[in-house]
Amino acid sequence: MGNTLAQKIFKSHLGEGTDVRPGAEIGLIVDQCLTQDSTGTLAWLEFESLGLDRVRAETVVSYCDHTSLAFKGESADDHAFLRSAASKFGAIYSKPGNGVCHQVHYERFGAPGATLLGSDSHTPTAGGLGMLGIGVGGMDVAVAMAGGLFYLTVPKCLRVHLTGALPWGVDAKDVILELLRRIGVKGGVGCLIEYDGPGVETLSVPQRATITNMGAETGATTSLFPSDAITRAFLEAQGREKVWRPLEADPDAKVEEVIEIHLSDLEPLVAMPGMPDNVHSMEEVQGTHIDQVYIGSCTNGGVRDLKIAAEMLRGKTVAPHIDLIVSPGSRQVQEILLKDGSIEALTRSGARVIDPGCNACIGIGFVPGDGQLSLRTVNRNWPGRGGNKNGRLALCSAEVAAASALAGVIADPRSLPPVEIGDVEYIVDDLLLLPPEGPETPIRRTANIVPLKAQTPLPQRLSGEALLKVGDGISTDDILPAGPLTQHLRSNLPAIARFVYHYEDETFPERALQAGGGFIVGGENYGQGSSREHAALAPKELGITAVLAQSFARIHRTNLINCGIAPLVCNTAGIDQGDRLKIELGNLKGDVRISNQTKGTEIAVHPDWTDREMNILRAGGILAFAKEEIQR
Ligand code: MIC
Ligand code: SF4
Repeated sequence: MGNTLAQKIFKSHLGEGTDVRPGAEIGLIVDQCLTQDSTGTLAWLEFESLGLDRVRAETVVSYCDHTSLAFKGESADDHAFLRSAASKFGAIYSKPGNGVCHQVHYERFGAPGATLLGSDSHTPTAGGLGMLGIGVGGMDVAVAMAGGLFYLTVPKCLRVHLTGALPWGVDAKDVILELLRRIGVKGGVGCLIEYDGPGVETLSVPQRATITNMGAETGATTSLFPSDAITRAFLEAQGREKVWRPLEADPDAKVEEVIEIHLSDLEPLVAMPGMPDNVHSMEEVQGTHIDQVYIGSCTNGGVRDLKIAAEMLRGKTVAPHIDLIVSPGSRQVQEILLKDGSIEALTRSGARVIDPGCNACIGIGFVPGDGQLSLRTVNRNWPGRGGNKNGRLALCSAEVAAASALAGVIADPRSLPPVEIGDVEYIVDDLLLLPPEGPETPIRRTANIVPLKAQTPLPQRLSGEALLKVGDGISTDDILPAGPLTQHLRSNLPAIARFVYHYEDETFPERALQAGGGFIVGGENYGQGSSREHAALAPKELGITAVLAQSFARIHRTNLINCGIAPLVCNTAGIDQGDRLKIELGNLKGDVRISNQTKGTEIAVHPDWTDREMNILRAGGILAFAKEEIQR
């Protein structure tokens, strides 16, 4: 039996385990790690707590992209801390303004066949190059930076077979929106997605990266494209042809599911506000009034996206009521667009071209007003995601964004004449990538960078109130909103904890603190979305010891375990907010008993924790566990 793309990479990176069939647990050797400034401060504090003098992973890059504009002094403090930590511990520091981590990483560091662990959920973007990228919480990255293995249960393989070629006005974004339309935001849970078929060679690496990036929105662990002649040409253009190697799945590899997408049949799609899978055809949404258009992010901030938008807007002007913002994904993209006149075309059309970075994608600037609809090329559109609970976000390709900016309403790019962007001349300039200076570098800390508390073992018996009951599909943005409220507090857990469930129930943090902790009760796919471990650590700070849900999203489930909160999958229908619960953890060896003292009922739970996860929970979290291992 042959191997899938992922199985080939797994096999060449096995630190523990031998079986790479779905369901097996393996320990993977991690070649590269990335952190960013929102999750990185904790990740680096966590690394520091492990007591090593330098990183052991081959390549580690610390990016500043989410708060690159340093809209508050605390973010500038975070950057100074991150720069000094990278320098001391042997990592490369990507300065603010150099671009979004995922874009810069595949341009300057990614390698086909290698493994990448990143403290950001869109780390699978690297799959566009044939690199296995997995998004995780900061603690898993800290352990991998320390040379530890990354443990995962081998996901099932969902193969997407691509045929045909994209017609004018339809882009890679529409491929992933089409997949989301078909399988939804839970459709990829427990899977990794591999692309194959003759359609693959019609897509450039940046287009493939758009697709692998937003595969995260299906809940998939990662997405992978083969590494072929197109990958090679891209790496050559980046001056990095040496890292190229071919990678393709064996023809007889076993996959669990196959989905066929005929690229020529696709049409421009839009995910309307709410969830990334609220996907609609042009026919359904064209003519909808919009207030703002944002082109950029790690999904569609690449050269092709911005150049195509520039060509569509060249010599025209955006509708008078539209605020059009363009943010290149990286400084490389910015320099190419500066050189070839695209930025001039964009600016003359009325666009505001801003610094490379995450910016509006995470609600830093350009926050839509109450009821306003912002059409964006980003990947997430939950309520509140743009920085205002009442602002509305819709997701689309750069082509749809540009056509709509001109029309002032959602518009079909196919109604405009096709534009050509020609060959791209890549500019390599690593000026904003700083190499480490060495162990003598002093770490820069300020009061907002709050030291971590030591992890202590989880008690055997937990008791308290179900402090909050929430519905299905709760995202980490619901648990701990990103954006202007909190972005500067990412290194200060006591302060950021005050914003837990801010939009859902503002009284929650105070109630939890007053009660001395308790439990959260959720529905399906609890914790979907980002890798933000703050969504676990901040509730922990408030005394939460267990979360009960119908099902959990992968990264959040692991983050809960890593910080010593027990995630319990159970039927939560019989538990109401306010019920008093007693949870017997049974020495974290297997069965767990939940007594609802208010209702007089009992629920027996057989947790889905692996032996290793039980050991982590028993130690009180992965840092305590890893420290014991390192000392041993
Ligand atoms: C996101 O897109 O949600 C973020 C912001 O990049 C997060 C990371 C974070 O919360 O800092 C992610 O995707 O993991
Ligand atoms: Fe940044 Fe947005 Fe990408 Fe997250 S999804 S890394 S906030 S650009």
